[in-house]
Amino acid sequence: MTAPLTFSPEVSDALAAGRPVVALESTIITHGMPYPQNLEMARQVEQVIRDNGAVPATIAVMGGQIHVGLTDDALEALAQTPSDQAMKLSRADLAVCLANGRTGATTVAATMICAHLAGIRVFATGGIGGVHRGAETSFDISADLQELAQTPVTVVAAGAKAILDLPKTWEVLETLGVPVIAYGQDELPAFWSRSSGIKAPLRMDSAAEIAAAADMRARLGLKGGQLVANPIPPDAEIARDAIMPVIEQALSEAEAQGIAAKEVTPFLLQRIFELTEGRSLASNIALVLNNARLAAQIAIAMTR
Ligand code: PSU
Repeated sequence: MTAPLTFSPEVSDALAAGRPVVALESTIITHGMPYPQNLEMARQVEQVIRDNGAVPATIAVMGGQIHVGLTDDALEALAQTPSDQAMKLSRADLAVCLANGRTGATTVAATMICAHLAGIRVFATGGIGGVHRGAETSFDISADLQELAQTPVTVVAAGAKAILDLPKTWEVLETLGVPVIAYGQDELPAFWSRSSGIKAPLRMDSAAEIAAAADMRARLGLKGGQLVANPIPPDAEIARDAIMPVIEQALSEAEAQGIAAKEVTPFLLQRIFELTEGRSLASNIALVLNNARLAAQIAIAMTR
């Protein structure tokens, strides 16, 4: 019995030839951004990976199969799927979605699982999920963190999304033994902002170092992946002082409306988009493209 994987011809050729491949998730398309910007982002991010010498593999679940590499038609259909009609898949519901033949978009956790099954070692996204504010009473902690602790994929993100409790998120990752590597600076980035005020536990300045660290983890037999926290480009960032009050407002509205569980992150991203008149989305797209570029470089370094 093997996993139900369907590869696009481009991805299967690249993997067979040992060429660099970068996995991409699909929850960011269905639940993270509005249409049509989500589709434009999904196409652009694939193009950036190709321009940087690697092959993109966007991952989603359709018709009982994990699709690794989507056609442009499939990408468009997914981008137009209302968020309540695509399951937001994590480790807990991936198998159920496949067994029931439903459509599902993969979060960071589910994309890591699928990438690993497909033999892909690096994955680019926007920001990982983490410890939600108020987790001490709600227990709302993203399954992305546990996944990083057990599945050997290097995830390139702009940190954890700043809607979260960032200090608690980094504490949990440390407890779980996940290497958190800031790229090119001493401080951890905070998604829309380059600065978080939190010193990074590890820092690296080249794709080659990141690839070598992944290889060494494998040689040591350590389970789990690595998180590369890549700061948003300076010209696209929203300074911490500007974004924080907006996040606070969106959070109090979510609380007042009783938004919970999987709905929290999509609700907050949408409200912050409205409150910043689209600026948060432009930044989000810029940081994803920046992460795709670095992920392509890491994928290339991993094939050397
Ligand atoms: N990056 C983005 N936007 C997103 C996500 C990542 O720029 O919407 C998605 C990822 O799929 C991640 C999910 O796994 O948000 C986290 O959701 P939650 O907080 O419910 O675990």
